[in-house]
Amino acid sequence: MALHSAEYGDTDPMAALATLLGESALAIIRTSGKNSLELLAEVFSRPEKLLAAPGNSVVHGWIIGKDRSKIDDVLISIYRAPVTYTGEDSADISCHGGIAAAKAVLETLYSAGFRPSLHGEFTFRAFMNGKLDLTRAESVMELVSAKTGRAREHAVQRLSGTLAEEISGVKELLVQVLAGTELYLDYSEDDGLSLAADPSDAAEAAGLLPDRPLAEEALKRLQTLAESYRRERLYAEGALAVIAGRPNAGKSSLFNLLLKEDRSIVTDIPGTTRDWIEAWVSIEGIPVRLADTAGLHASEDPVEKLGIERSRTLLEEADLILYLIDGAEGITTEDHEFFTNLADSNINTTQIVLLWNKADLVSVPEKILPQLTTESPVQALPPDIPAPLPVSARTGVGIPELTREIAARLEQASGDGSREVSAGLGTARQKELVDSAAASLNEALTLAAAGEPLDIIAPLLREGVNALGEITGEVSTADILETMFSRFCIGK
Ligand SMILES: Nc1nc2c(ncn2[C@@H]2O[C@H](COP(=O)(O)OP(=O)(O)O)[C@@H](O)[C@H]2O)c(=O)[nH]1
Ligand SMILES: [Mg+2]
Repeated sequence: MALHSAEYGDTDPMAALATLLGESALAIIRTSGKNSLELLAEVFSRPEKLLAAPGNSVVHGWIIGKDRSKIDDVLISIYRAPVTYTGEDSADISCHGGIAAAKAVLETLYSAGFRPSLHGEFTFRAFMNGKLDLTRAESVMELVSAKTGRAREHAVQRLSGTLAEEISGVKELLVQVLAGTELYLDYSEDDGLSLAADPSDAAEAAGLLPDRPLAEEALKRLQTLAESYRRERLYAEGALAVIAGRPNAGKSSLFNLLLKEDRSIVTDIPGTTRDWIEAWVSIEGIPVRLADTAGLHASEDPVEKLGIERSRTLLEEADLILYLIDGAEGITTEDHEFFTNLADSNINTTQIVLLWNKADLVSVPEKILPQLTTESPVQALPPDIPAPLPVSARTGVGIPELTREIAARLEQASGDGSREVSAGLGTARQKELVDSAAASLNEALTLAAAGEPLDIIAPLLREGVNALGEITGEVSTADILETMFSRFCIGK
C-alpha cells in the first residue's frame, strides 16, 4: 500500500467512523474520494452489484477481509458524484455497532487503501467542491455540538443559508457603492482630470460618495449582524447560573429540582455541599451551566473553607446568581452581609435573582423594609435588589416563574430581547470579519462626510467587500481553512 501523508485538499479515498465508538445497535462508517467505490468493491461480497448501483441506492452484503473471511454483514448507501455531500463518489457503510465490529470494518477499509480522514475533511471537501459556503460548513459543526433545541434551530437556520444570504445581500450593496466609486475615479482619469492636481475637481468628488444611502444601509445591516452574535453565543455556548445562599436555604434542593434528578446530597446538616457541583440544564432552550455552591458562611473547617472560597470564585464568573433566602428564617445578617459585600466584587446587582425559598412554609412578608433593622431582621431587604420571587424547592411552587425569569434575564443581558430566529452570526470568525467590514465601511463614510477624495475611500470599500467574501469563503486562504476545519470532529 502506498504511504503518503494525508492532507486537506487531496482527493484520496478516505474512511472514518461517523458514530461514537461504543456499544450500540449500529455504527456508520463514511467513505469518500476518487475511486472510492471501486476500492470498496474490493472488500465487498458483491462487487458487481456495488459497482452497478446507481447513486442514492442501497446494497446489502458482507465486508470481506484479505483472507476472504467475513468481517460484517452491512448495508452500503451509494452516492455518486457530483450529487453527494462531498461532491465526490461516496458510500456510507451501516455495520453492526459495538467497538469490535466497527473497528474491524474500518481496519479492513484501511488495509484496502482507504486512509483515515482528517478532522472535518468530509465537510472540507464539500466546501472545496462548492457544495456549501463557509457559514454553512461552520453551522454543521454548530449543529453537532448544539446543546439544546434552540441552539439546534439557530444552527439549522445558518445551515439552510440565512446567514450566507444576508452576507451576500450586504456585499452586493457594497459592491454597487464600490463600482460607482471606481467608475467615477476612472471617468475623472480618462478626462485627464487629476483629483489631486485640480482643487476644484477634488472638491467636486469630495463628500460625494456615490450611492451613499446604500452604504449606510449596508453599515446598518452589518451592525445588526454584529449585535446578533451575543444572542447566538448564549444559545450556542450557554450561560453560567450559580445558586448561592446560606447553608440550609435549600440550594441543593433547588439544584435537584431544576435538574429533575437527585444529583447532589440534600440533608439537614449545614455545609454538606462542601465544594460546588454543576450540571448543564436547558432553561427555556438556553443551555445553562447550573452550579450548586457550598453555603456562604463563616467556617473554621479547612475543607469547608476551601469550598466556600471556590464558591466565591464561581460567583464572580457567574452570568446569573440565584440567591436563596431561607424563608423559614427570613433575611438574616449573613444574607445582608452578602449584599453589602457585593460592592467590593465585580458582581452587579442586575445579575442577581433573589428567591424567597420555602414559600410553602412562610410566604414573603408583605412589607419588606429597605434596610436591615435590628428590630425586624426578617423583613429587611437590601436596596437596588428587586423583590424576591417566592419559590418552594420542595413543592415546586414558583419554579415556572423562576425559569422564565432566568431566561428573560439572560436574553436581556445578551442585548436582544427578541427571540426571533433571523440571520445571526454563529462563530467568532464570522464576528471578527463582520466587525472588520463594518469598521472599514464606517471609516469610508466618515471620510466621505469630511469631504475626503474618493481615491482614499475606494480601498476601504474594497476591504469591506473582501472581509464579507471571507465570511462565506469566496476569499480564503489555505491556512485559514485548515485551522477552521481541524476543529471539526473526525468523520464530519
Ligand atoms: N419546606 C421546605 N423545605 C425545604 C425547601 N427547600 C429545601 N428544604 C429543606 O431544607 C433543608 C436544606 O435543604 P438543602 O437543599 O440541603 O439546603 P442547602 O444547604 O442550601 O443546599 C432540607 O431539609 C430540605 O428538604 C422548601 O422549599 N420548603
Ligand atoms: Mg447544599
